[in-house]
Amino acid sequence: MSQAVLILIKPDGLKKSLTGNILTRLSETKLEIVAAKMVRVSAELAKEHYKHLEDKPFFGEIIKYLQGELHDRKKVMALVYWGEDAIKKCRELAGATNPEEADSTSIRGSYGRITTSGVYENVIHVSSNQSEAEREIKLWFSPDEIIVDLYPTKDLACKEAAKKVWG
Ligand code: IDP
Ligand code: MG
Repeated sequence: MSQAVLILIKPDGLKKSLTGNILTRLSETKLEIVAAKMVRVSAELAKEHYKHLEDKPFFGEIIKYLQGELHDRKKVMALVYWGEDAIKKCRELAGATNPEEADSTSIRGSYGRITTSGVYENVIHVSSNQSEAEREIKLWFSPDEIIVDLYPTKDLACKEAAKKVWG
């Protein structure tokens, strides 16, 4: 079944110059990239993204981590991959959440680490199931940033709003 999955290259992946390696590894899946952008992550976005973990003792640290505060890299690269079994294929390539338990040839096994304060710095996020993928993709992207129609949209009539255009 064709499906979409949200991938984030987290701030440690960017700081370690792993973008090329990670995209090369992901290209093994033969999935299609249907959206990609760099994002400066607000606290609100990070908290909404990880809301299923808000009761965990490490919640505060992973919010800082996703915002780039642990790596002096205040950005992530967000991508949507689309194709047959996209979630399973990407999660297999990513490896287990704990980089020390991840297969050593997986992305997290190759490049992840556990910090002295106990955060799993695992360089990449991959949606865990189809409903999470839909929730996350809608959180990170607007419909016109994705080159295929993934989910139903609606037209909103709005008066001309102030917006930045090229000078
Ligand atoms: P996933 O990224 O493999 O889907 P989640 O349980 O959704 O795993 O956790 C989100 C992120 O929070 C992980 O990628 C990792 O960076 C961090 N994390 C998860 N569990 C722990 C933990 O037990 N200790 C420290 N960090 C964790
Ligand atoms: Mg998860």
